[in-house]
Amino acid sequence: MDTTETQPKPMSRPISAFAGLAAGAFGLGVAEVVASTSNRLRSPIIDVGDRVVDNVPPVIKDLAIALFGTNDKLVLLLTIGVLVALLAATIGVVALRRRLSHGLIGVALFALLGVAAALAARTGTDIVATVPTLVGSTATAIALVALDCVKPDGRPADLGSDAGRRSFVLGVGTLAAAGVTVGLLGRRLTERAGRAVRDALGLPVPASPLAPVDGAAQAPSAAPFITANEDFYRIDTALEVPRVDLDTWELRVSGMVERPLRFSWEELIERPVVESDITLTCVSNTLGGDLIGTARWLGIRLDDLLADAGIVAGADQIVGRSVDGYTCGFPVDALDGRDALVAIAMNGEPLPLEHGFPARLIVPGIYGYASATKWLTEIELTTFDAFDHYWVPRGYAAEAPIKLQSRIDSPRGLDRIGAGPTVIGGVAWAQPTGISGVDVRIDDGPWQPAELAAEVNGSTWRQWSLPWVATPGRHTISVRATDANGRQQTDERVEPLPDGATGHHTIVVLVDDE
Ligand SMILES: Nc1nc2c(c(=O)[nH]1)N[C@H]1C(S)=C(S)[C@@H](COP(=O)(O)O)O[C@H]1N2
Ligand SMILES: [Mo]
Repeated sequence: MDTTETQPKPMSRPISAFAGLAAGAFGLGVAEVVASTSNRLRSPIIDVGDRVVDNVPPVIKDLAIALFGTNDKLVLLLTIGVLVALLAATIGVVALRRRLSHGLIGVALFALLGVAAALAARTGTDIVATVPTLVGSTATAIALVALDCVKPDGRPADLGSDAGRRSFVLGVGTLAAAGVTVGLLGRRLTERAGRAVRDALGLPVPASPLAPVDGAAQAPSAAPFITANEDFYRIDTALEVPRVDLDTWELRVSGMVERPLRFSWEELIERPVVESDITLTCVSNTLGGDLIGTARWLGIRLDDLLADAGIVAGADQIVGRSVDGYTCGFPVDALDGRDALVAIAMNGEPLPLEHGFPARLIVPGIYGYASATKWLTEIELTTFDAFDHYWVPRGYAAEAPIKLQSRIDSPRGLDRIGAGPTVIGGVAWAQPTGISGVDVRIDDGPWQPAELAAEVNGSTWRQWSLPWVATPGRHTISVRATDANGRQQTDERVEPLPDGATGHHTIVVLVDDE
């Protein structure tokens, strides 16, 4: 007897996979919308991604930065997206071709992962944080059950006409489109909520504003002295920029202090503010890299603030804690008069959301990971023995002074340039000491002193240039700097991990005949 006439014919594999994708997209879309309603909530994808970021070995992180630069986050999110899509498709096949209940168990396991990721947030366990995942996975489950009810099962009534199958595919397509639309809408809502407040914010005025940066500080063939906010490198562990509600935000000064302090935004900006030009550098910057930038920061002096709190004897570490749970830590000794700030503005604007709105730390001379907490909410006085900041258990040094370094900005490595007169230029930095000399070497020639542009202060990069008559052929150019204490930059090459790269930035240029 021919059984195909009486037994239900299973749905085709591609259609059930598509149905699984649609149900997954719908659930994730719903989760995005739920997440957009409060800054205590995050999208499940972001939650899972954040846990990956927290647990990835530092070598992999440096590799990701080296391979993808600042797109490393996008790559991670896309990878998670592809994995989720594969799983959703598999769940669709299982649910619609085999057993619905097995598919639903798949959804539940998935939800469990999201719940675990939400509960393991750096900011601590918050049951409410599981709501987007729970609502989203329920939506996916309902969608799967509905699809199972209406799926064309190949009974004789359906045979011969493809209409049933076609309308099913149409329904699935609609569901997928709804999921994607709703998800994008949720994202938009989430991002909009933060920008509006930041863009409308007024800034306090410093008692003694700085004059514009002297044009003599700019060397020819070097990067712009002040890095525009849009061009300033961004490095952080936040897959999604934390959203801070200014009305409820506060800055606490806690730990080993005589008088713990607490400021609302309004209270904080009533304090005197100062302006300072400071070059910020990332420990992950490789030789010649661009994880460095200079900005004019406006902020409250950290030494003043901590003098009000009164540091208890024995405290040797200042920890900056972010609203997203990230921490950095640097020595109390760094407060030696340098312009360490609780910064609230960057190049004349409120801090961009990506750069730490509404407040961050900026400490000249200490790599960003150990000093420059963005989305700052707490400054805790403690000891290096008692507390490891975020990157310490991940292999980076607890104490991280910025190393003396220099970079060639022009020409670029492997540039082809014409023979004849040109100018080699770049930057050198030794925050907060300052630079006293830069030398350039071409091929096997002698080290030649470069011309230094004017110094703005010891905590900014110093620009340099050297005229050169380029002769046809292949040339190697190296740079080295000397700091204001007469210390010369080492040529020993070391990798960024665990406390910053050293070595001479060296490039090769190809000079054509005219
Ligand atoms: N909250 C938070 N602050 C952070 C980080 C982070 O991951 N989270 N990264 C630090 C690192 S490693 C650097 S180099 C600087 C970079 O600051 P920028 O993105 O404004 O250039 O921010 C620091 N502050
Ligand atoms: Mo960094």
